[in-house]
Amino acid sequence: MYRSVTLSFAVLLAVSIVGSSSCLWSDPEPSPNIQPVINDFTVGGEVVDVLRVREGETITITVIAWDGNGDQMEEENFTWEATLGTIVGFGPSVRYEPPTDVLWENPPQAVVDTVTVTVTDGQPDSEPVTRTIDVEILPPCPADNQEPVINSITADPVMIDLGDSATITIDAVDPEGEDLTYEWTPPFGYIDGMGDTVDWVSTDVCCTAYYDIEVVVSDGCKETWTFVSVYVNV
Ligand SMILES: [Ca+2]
Ligand SMILES: [Ca+2]
Repeated sequence: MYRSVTLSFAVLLAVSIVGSSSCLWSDPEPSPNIQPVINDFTVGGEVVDVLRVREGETITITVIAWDGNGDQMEEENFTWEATLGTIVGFGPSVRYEPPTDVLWENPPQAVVDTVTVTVTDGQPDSEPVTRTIDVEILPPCPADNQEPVINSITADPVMIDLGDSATITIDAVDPEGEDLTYEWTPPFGYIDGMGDTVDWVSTDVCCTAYYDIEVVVSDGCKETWTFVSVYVNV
């Protein structure tokens, strides 16, 4: 009994070795090519769905693409096109220059360009994959545009314990009435929220002191900045 079981194991082992080696050496079907996949467009490392570029400025667009077979994708595997503007450069990252011949109305009309990227993996049976992204073209900044005016900035409360947060509110207007954007920079911790009212959360300050929270206010052409101080008890 013991002997026959050992023999069966030996036969089984031999069959499986022969089976796997015949599979290795006589497989008539090479694995099929897999097309590249385009995931996203990014600008400055951030994923973007739509781009905004002001006439006279340029922007670097990167396409995030990969290949399921791990085929190397070289510069020549990427082809870029813009309907209105100009693409400068080659490969996965290129520079986009908006058109300079737009006849701007007052107020400015909407001008949207389309940028298309085509990606191949260089394989003979490969179908290229394409993806487009819209680019909103903004008119050039008027020479007489004035920067935003900051009326006030306040923190509430002005004194907090470590781990607590303070609400920061800024009151700013633009002389031309343009929409304003606010870019907040905390000294430590993080900013919760966006716009003209945010919370500064003091997660990890080192010591009891005043800390300045900065904000840059922009009308899209010109910017100004200010800060407010919050006292943190550690
Ligand atoms: Ca491939
Ligand atoms: Ca302005």
